Amino acid sequence: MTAIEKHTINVTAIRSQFPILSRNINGKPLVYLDNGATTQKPQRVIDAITQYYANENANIHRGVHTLSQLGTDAYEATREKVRAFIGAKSTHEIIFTKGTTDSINLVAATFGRQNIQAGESILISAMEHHSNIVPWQMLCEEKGAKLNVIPINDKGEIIYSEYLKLLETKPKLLSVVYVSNALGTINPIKEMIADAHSFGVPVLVDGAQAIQHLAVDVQDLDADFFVFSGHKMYGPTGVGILFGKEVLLNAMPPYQGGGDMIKTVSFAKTEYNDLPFKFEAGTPNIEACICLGKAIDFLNEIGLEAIAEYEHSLLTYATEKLQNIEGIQFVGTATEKSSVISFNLEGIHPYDVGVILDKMGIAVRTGHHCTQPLMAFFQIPGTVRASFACYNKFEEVDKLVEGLTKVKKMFA
Ligand code: C6P
Repeated sequence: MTAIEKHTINVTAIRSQFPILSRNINGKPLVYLDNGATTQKPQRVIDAITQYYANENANIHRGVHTLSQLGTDAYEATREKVRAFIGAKSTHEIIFTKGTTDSINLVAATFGRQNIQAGESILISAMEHHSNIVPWQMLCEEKGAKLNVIPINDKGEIIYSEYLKLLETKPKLLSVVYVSNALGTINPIKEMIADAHSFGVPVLVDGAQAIQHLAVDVQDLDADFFVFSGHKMYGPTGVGILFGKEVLLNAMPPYQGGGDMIKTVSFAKTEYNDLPFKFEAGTPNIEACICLGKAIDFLNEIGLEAIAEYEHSLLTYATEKLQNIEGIQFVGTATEKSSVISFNLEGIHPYDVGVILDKMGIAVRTGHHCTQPLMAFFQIPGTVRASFACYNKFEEVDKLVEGLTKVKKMFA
């Protein structure tokens, strides 16, 4: 049975939920292969935004009037949906943030400032996104601490023996990506967490590229912190999640001060609110938080196992087809990979490839993918990246291959 015949999900039915997928770009049907940057949104998410402003708009946690209570209920119902989606113990452990970047900065500014002192270290990996590098660098600068980096091999996999050696130096935190946005590598996160814990090291998992592709259970993983963005999982921009174990969140000071994160305020003293509100100062992005719940409904209806299986067959198919293009150089060839293919065409700048593909209606990302140290490791300025979602078709892979063949001819 071929990869095309084997898949179990109804891609036509899924695609019909995404209005943008039937539009043309530069006179050609859109082939959207930039899902690592952001996914498209199903109609139910788009409708929920309009519905919220047309019928339910009010501030939450503040009013006794009906609209405010409706909004509060919907907001808190989404928190429960997120809790169930990632298998957290309690809604106290689910903090709404602006996104992955905001979540990591929150942990750095609170847990980090509280627990990391001069001369101590934080451990990350060589394949991190800038948002899992820079906040830790800023903290290290402030504290006089050190940032250590787990090296990777030429396939783009963590060198596990080196990781274990670095754990022996007893870092105060391991902050590591689950799925690399630039390479697609799936790190052995459960094993990494277990090993970190055996050295008493807490772990933050950057799940920005995992949450939409793999079933996540934070209790099974035993993650201390797990962060992700709504917009990469078919939800709106401007909302993300910080999961943290309750015991850790309780011990952390608040991030920002303001409304909602307090119990009482006097000029002499402020008493902070309980979890999760302690970390949610000010009016949040209410409609985005509520609409994230609709995106979770969408994912639950298809099922993460079915999505993972289908996307894996897309990845296998695309890898087989692309490797027939002469002069293609794959960047990131890990044994365990998510549905991301990064590559370069010999002698052609990735930017040129991206611009020409766009003329054919094909959207890919080009450049360093906010992973400059990783690009430096591979000694390249960047790559062309095709990243797939559950609505992509095998025919779209064929169009990418045709497009790249044309690019090659133009540069021949
Ligand atoms: N990666 C990409 O095209 P925000 O911007 O906060 O939603 O997500 C940041 C982030 C953090 N970690 C990983 C692994 C990510 O992939 C991203 C976002 C996008 O690859 C935009 S650079």
